[in-house]
Amino acid sequence: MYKKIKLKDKKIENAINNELTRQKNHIELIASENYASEEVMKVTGSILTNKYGEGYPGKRYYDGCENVDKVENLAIERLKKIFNVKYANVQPYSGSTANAAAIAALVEPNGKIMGMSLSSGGHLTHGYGINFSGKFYQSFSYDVDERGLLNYDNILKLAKEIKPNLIICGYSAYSRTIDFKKFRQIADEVGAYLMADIAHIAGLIAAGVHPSPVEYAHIITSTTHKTLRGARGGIIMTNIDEIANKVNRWVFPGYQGGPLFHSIAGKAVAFNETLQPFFKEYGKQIVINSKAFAKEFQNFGAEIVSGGTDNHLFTINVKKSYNVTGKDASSILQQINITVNKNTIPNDQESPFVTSGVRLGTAAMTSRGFKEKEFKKLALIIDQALKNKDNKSILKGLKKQVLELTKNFPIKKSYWD
Ligand code: DSN
Repeated sequence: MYKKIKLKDKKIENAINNELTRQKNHIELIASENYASEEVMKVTGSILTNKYGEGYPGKRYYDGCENVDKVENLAIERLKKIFNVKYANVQPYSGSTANAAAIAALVEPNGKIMGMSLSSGGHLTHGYGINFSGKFYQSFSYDVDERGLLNYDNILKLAKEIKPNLIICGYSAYSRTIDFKKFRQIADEVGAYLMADIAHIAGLIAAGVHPSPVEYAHIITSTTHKTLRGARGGIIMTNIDEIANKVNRWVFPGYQGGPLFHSIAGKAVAFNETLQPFFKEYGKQIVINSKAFAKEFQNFGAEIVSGGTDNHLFTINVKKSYNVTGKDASSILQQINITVNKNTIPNDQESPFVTSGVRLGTAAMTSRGFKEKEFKKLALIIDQALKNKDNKSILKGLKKQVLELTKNFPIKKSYWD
């Protein structure tokens, strides 16, 4: 809930209440974060946390599952309706376990997978060396081209050399539209499966402001708490019967034990919100805001990776634009109550812990009611902070402006009104 809590455990009470203050008084620009509604949080903190129920609705290894079966079935039906798919699994604990189960359903251990590199905007679970995906599979990566864009000819060329069993598309820091049809053509040409990880853009697809991979991908995975604005967790979808069975078996008993019913209920309530007309408006506004935000930085002379954005996020090359590393830029902005994350840029010379970029996303502040006007104002605040990083009095003035914005745009408890 977006109000202070009281607990016997004072240490946890303090940490949560301080986090509430932080969330209220900071402008949240981490592209993977959002504000779940109070109803989503209410069910996530409910008695459903007490129940075990390995298996699937109607076929459990425990008794007393008649109510949680209803919850899980509702989550499944709502998710199928949002994305127009035949099969959905709502049990993955996170996007990472969803990806683990999805990859296992399509590729034998030590098979070949091909995803985008981390520095180009990919995800750990798409084949990064120290992740399960880089350890249990032979992993190969493609990059964006010198313009910062997906280059389908280059990807096809690499796929022909590697002959992967699986190609993964869908990213953590790619600001342009993904052509899923082209990816499927590439996959078909080399005899690979196609997996679309839509964790970042799921809400935009649901709102109809990004094309859907449903017609093209053999498997779709996602998280539920980014642009989808729900309870934290993962999901897997497919239209193919044989793959659906494998997915179910790889989620349970393959990678997971008992489903987290409180979390599944949170997903179900959020999916119902996604199905309401207001969600379409929300998705549209996220993208309008993102484009206006990025353009304003460009007006100030900053360099955006790929030259702009079509979705909810973009990465600024802060090293080139402001002569600071991503790590330093992020900590300067933290001083004035703006939260971003440092992010590698294509061919980054800095380590992933330092980086040359910061990634900015508009989903969370759009939930708080920001429109283009506020995002343009925010771009000016960030630009001024990075240009005057050592001037304490300027930073103090900028922080005052941030606090004014957070006060005027409080976190909403519900999105129904
Ligand atoms: N950690 C998420 C992100 O920030 O994009 C991806 O899992």
